[in-house]
Amino acid sequence: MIRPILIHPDPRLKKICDPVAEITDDLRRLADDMLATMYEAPGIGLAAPQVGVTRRLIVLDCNKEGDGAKRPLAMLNPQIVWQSEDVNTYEEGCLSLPNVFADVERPSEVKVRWTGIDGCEEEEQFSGLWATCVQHEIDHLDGKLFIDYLRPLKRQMITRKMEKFKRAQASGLVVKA
Ligand code: K2U
Ligand code: ZN
Repeated sequence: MIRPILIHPDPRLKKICDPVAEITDDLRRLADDMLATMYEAPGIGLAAPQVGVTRRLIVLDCNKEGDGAKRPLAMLNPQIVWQSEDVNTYEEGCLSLPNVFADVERPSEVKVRWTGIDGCEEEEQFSGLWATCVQHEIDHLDGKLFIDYLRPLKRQMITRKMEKFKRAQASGLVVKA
């Protein structure tokens, strides 16, 4: 089922998430719900804290619709075990910060180790949009948002704008973005 996505500022988006100890039916349902929520948004990644669950689970599918087959990935306890020296800058967005975009510089390639929803240990090297996205999602598990890479003044301006957006949404003045 589609789950509501938390909007910044929200304390649950700043928490360090707990490792997943056991793969249960609930966890499998959460992963399915997160993938459905991500595709519906639409987005190319989603982290569990964004749907209010502070556990170390992310989903992503950076294959552009149309040209590549869908490649839904669910990662439990993902860890970056290697990152390239060279960096890429990408104009990032975030489903928890609607209509906010900013350039973020990150290593252009990363090697990630994780446990799949089937319980198997996986390790893969990502580049391009996959590398940007998996780093963005793993940041979420450590309570880090892409705006945390911006200058404090710019970050404060964005947070004030989001607070206004949430107040307007709460009073029903704004249709959900
Ligand atoms: O964490 C999220 O909110 C999901 C982001 C993932 C993302 C952010 C920046 C760069 C790459 C991935 C959403 O998918 S934002 C929507 C989006 C869609 C296509 C390309 C970039 C961002
Ligand atoms: Zn995000």
